Amino acid sequence: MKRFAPIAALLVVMATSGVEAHQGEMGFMFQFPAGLEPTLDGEMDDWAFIPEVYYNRAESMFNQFGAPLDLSDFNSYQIWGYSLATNKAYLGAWVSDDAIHNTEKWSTTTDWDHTGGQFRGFGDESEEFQERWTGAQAQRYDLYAPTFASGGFYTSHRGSAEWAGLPPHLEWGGKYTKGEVNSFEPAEMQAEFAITPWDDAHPDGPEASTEHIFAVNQIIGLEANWGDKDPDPGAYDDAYWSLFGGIGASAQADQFGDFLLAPLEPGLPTAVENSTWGQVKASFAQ
Ligand SMILES: [Ca+2]
Ligand SMILES: [Ca+2]
Ligand SMILES: [Ca+2]
Ligand SMILES: [Ca+2]
Repeated sequence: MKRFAPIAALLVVMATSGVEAHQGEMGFMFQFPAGLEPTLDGEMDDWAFIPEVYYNRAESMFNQFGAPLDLSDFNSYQIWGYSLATNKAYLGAWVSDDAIHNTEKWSTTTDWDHTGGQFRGFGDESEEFQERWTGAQAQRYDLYAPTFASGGFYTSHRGSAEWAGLPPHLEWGGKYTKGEVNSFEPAEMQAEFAITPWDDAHPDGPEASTEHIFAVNQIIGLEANWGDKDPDPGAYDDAYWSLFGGIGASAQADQFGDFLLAPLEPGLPTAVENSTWGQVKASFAQ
């Protein structure tokens, strides 16, 4: 079979995908004012002033398998945000689960330049192609933190550019507020993540890569999923809760949903200098 050169093949993938292929209703990424980006310490007080419209709650998630919605079985919220000052994406999340263990996590997939198209699962391509392009034009992250995964990490990028899943390009803070990791007992946890966005995450490292630059009113592609694998830690055949219901989103960016990068909310401070969170919150309370 005649093979395309890698870049030509990728361009074909991009050209045959479209914005209209994305899933579900548009969500909104909150814009953190410069200086008010969250501190990744596992405390969620620096998310508390974000309006409800930015909360993505378990009630609106989609399960492609059998389990019906039961908030005593799995409950969560996610808030996605960004900052023009830091050019980072931020995810704040809370999870309540009646049986927690260390194969359960957020799987999130990102297509910041909204090309759609395949980005993993290139099994029919050459090893060279797979090494260059797996996870390059869109990314799949596994976010276990604050759980230490059975695989031996808190966060990872499931692509050739493994460095993209590690500090300083993916950082987190989090904690269990109830229960214990891998107990198979009820637990609650909260976590916050900062992610550097990439249009091309190159296996050779950040210097060989293309960082995505956020701008107000951009539309980006995103999916986030939680496999609540209570009955069988080895299988997803009970519940795989998805933000947009994008079946196949682990390899196809057309299956992501759309998020709008929102303008600054009115009433928030636009610049904070030499200020602690206590002082900022006190100013809101007046
Ligand atoms: Ca915090
Ligand atoms: Ca559960
Ligand atoms: Ca892309
Ligand atoms: Ca569970």
